[in-house]
Amino acid sequence: MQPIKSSEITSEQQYYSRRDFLKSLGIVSTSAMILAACRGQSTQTKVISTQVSAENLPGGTSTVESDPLTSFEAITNYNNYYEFSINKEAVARLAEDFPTSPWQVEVGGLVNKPKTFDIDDFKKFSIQERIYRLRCVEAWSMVIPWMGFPLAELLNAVEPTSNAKYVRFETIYDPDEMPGQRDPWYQWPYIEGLRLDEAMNDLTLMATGLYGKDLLPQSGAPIRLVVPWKYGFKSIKAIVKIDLVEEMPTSLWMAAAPSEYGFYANVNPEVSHPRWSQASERRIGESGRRKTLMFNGYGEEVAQMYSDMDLSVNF
Ligand SMILES: Nc1nc2c(c(=O)[nH]1)N[C@H]1C(S)=C(S)[C@@H](COP(=O)(O)O)O[C@H]1N2
Ligand SMILES: [Mo]
Repeated sequence: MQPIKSSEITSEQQYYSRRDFLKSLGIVSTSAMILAACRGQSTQTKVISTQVSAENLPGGTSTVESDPLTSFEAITNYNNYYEFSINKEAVARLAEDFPTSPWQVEVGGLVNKPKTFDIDDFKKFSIQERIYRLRCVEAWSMVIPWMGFPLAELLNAVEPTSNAKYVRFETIYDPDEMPGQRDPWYQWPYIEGLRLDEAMNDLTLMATGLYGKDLLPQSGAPIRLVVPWKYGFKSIKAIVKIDLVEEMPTSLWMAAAPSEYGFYANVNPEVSHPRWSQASERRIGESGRRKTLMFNGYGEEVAQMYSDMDLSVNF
């Protein structure tokens, strides 16, 4: 197996110069426009500035200038994906030949219109770019330019019933292709969950690409969740099943280590992991550490969902 050839990837330089070009044309949602242009259809474009949510944050540290994008190279070669390896640098190579097509996502449970989606069905949703910080519970972080669509669009399409309270996500179970799933230490497949209001929040993204290209296997191809105000483990990869449910789902990490990983897992610099502080983080590609921000800097968009919750005990 070969490492990814640099000729096959979008360099940051190409990415930025394409963005500048499109910006000069007044186009912001880059890849959606390109995709639409290729297919000769029009698409709605939407200006996304979620990276800069933060003039009022302590320290005001969240601007594009102070939060540069992590390189494509780092995003795709430093991965947490236990289905392949617990060694972050080994995932890309081990996942290289993972088959991501054909692929279906079955959406059901407490909904009026259950539906099994093919990957192409998702192109009908408003694919847009979202630049988000990703903060792993292990105290490192990246800034990633995702392509995707709001989970809310998918949920609205299946019409949750009034007794639906949570959304449960399931990764593919394929131990022949995913050597890590032969490790009996974990209860496979990987499971995650959100409360319905969290799932409907506009920040919650179903990602299908990054840096304007389809996701590579190591990043969770062909489709993964991105929940930027929560620790990275909530952002489940390679999703094949989504169920609307009444009871709080038990995630793989809650089952594996309930005293260390909770359901909410909101980024919170004031609540330490039992084995390390969460007050600061290592930004991949930088030396030194950054202060971790409450809700990873997205409090303006999400804090009201937790107004009646004691955040020092709800981990
Ligand atoms: N199915 C699955 N999803 C997963 C994981 C995993 O091991 N398996 N790891 C999680 C963790 S701990 C993090 S930090 C992010 C990492 O995403 P990245 O490798 O794209 O940066 O994916 C999350 N999603
Ligand atoms: Mo993580």
